[in-house]
Amino acid sequence: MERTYIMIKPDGLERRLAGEIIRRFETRGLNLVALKMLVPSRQTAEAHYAVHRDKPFFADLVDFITSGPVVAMVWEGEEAVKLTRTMIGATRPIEAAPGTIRGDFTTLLQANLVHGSDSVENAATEIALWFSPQEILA
Ligand code: IDP
Ligand code: MG
Repeated sequence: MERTYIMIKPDGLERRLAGEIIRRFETRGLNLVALKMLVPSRQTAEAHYAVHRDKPFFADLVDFITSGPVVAMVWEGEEAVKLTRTMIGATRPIEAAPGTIRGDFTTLLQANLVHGSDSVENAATEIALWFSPQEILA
């Protein structure tokens, strides 16, 4: 059993796609073990995207992710990290396959609706950044 950190970004809420996104993970068979809605602080957003600190799009990305409420979640299941990445789709819009969340609902690179951890190790770091242990119900 693996856990992964999934976040519906501000564009996902603005576009009223939160239910659709959650439904996809639920019906696929993953277990939701933590969920909350919040407007991320700059500090949390910068820590979350620390790996991109030196990229030209970093400041824009932090502005975007702190621009409104997000839905922060922890999902659990067999190979949950890989499975949810597959369901979310590729970062580059033209590579996001139809049937994936990004491939079905966006053509944008930054406003791509949802974040998913890209490794088991990063998932643990991200879960610890966004949630206290008591907030995880499993
Ligand atoms: P991921 O979300 O598919 O893991 P990452 O490469 O980790 O993609 O990038 C994090 C987020 O930063 C992306 O989801 C997207 O919102 C944004 N992003 C990535 N590359 C660019 C870029 O070249 N320009 C603007 N935003 C970008
Ligand atoms: Mg990433």
